[in-house]
Amino acid sequence: MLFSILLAVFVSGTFSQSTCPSGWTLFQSNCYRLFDQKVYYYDAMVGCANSVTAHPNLASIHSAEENTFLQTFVSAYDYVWIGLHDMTTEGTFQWTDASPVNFTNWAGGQPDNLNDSDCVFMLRDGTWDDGECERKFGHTTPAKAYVCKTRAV
Ligand SMILES: *[C@@H]1O[C@H](CO)[C@@H](O)[C@H](O)[C@H]1NC(C)=O
Ligand SMILES: *[C@@H]1O[C@H](CO)[C@@H](O)[C@H](O)[C@H]1NC(C)=O
Ligand SMILES: [Ca+2]
Ligand SMILES: [Ca+2]
Repeated sequence: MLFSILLAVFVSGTFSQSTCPSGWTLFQSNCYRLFDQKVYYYDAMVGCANSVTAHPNLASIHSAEENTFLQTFVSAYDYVWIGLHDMTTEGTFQWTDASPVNFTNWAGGQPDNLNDSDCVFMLRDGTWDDGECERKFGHTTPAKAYVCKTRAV
């Protein structure tokens, strides 16, 4: 029994293919971290890239399971930036990590491009909305917490 436990610890420690940087949370084969400082979208992108040497991106989402995981993971906040945007071409959304857009979970009536919104955030219920990427004169600040993602190694 003791030997089995020791062996299991040895094997998982030696051959694990699912290691995350300290402070990051593993889900399937990726690592996630929530940053609670509220910032504009560009600063969220930079914040992810500068967080660890792997240069993570804002989180991309490719399945309902991953979306549900993230909804719970970021549930301390009403609005959290994710990696989707249509800054390059209006109406054509892309992930900052260049992965394919093969899953979406828009809130009802979204994306609406209100006031030329190009940056996407997750709501508390796990649905997505496009919002202004940075503050425009006379508007309320769109600064939000953000969630980053990097592959486990
Ligand atoms: C979407 O693309 C990602 C990244 O290439 C891939 O891992 C995932 O399996 C794809 N999901 C679907 C539903 O096609
Ligand atoms: C949209 O623009 C209008 C007019 O400038 C402004 O009053 C309103 O607050 C903006 N909406 C949001 C969600 O920022
Ligand atoms: Ca837009
Ligand atoms: Ca919107």
